[in-house]
Amino acid sequence: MKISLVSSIVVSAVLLVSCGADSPESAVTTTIATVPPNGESITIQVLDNSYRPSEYEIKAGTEVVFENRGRNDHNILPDTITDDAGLTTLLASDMSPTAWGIASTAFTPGDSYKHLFNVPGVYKFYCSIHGAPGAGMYGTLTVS
Ligand SMILES: [Cu+2]
Repeated sequence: MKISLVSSIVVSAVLLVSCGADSPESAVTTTIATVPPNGESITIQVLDNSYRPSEYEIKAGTEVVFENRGRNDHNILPDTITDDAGLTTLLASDMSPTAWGIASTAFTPGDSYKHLFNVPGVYKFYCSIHGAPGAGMYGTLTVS
């Protein structure tokens, strides 16, 4: 239920951009109901080769910090993205708060990446170097 809601929001945002609307970013902002930051922050360790914890339930408005504590490069891709290039394209075209993730080139050992999850939904993610959606190195954030 929540997955389809988030997906439809992203799709409409992409359509607005591709239609050449005058101000796609403001259109996206008014489309998605966001929650203000709640001051909470959690950390997910990125190890070789897993996310710890791999499942986390948080309240909307929580900041999530991913820390690469491993010895290898990793990435964090939404399940809808197939590789680093796809993520880079997504982030360049979609400024909505549900567009998130980090490419491996920017997430080497010692790096951290943070994102404010301010739209409720289920966010499934994985590392394309060491996994696939739902297999190997993957995780799920449930934002309510
Ligand atoms: Cu990895």
